[in-house]
Amino acid sequence: MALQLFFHPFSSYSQKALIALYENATPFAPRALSPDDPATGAEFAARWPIQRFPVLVDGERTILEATTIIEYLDAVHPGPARLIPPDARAAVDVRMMDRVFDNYVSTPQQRVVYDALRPPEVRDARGVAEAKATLDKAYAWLDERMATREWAAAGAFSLADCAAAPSLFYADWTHPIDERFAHLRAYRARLLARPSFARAVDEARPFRPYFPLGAPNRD
Ligand SMILES: N[C@@H](CCC(=O)N[C@@H](CS)C(=O)NCC(=O)O)C(=O)O
Repeated sequence: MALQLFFHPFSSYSQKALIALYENATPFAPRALSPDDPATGAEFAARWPIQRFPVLVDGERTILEATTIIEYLDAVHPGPARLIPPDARAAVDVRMMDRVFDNYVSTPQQRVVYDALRPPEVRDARGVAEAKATLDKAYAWLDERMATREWAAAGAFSLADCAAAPSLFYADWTHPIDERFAHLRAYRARLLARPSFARAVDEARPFRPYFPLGAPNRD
């Protein structure tokens, strides 16, 4: 039975999983979530009541969380591009950077966007300021790290770059990466040029008008 991915093309964590699938040309049935398809939405909600996407289904198994999906694909449906390095020490570096991008880039970025979706009277200005401060600290740290690297960890494209690509893409839209962080900006550009991510970005273009902060006219 084919792999199925419940996802939305404009969602950063969905794109993270899509990059892994596209890197290895892994066949899967796309189960795109849309208000026009309540049946798919109901099946998704039954599989994962928290209703955060992406979710991968492989026969009887339901795999939650983008990182775990990529771990699963690498272990059970591997292709030529190994996204978790076989060397255990290198794999720790990759997993560490995956956590950095999720926790200190994606999480504060989402906080700012979700705040913008709230009615004005219940917005959390302090939470938004804290999220932007976290992004600034993450940008500075990542800029220094990327000064000597092409990819985030282990000397090759990996799970960490699958996490980095959409998180930096949307973070820069949300709280622009300052020009003084040239290494980080160059890394973001390398990620955008990677065919697997470029494809995910292209597939999401029709949804740009829905970006709550207003999508910039670039990328
Ligand atoms: N920890 C989850 C995060 C997934 C997540 O936040 N997905 C967002 C889209 S990028 C979502 O489902 N948003 C819908 C909602 O919050 O209702 C993962 O790594 O997969």
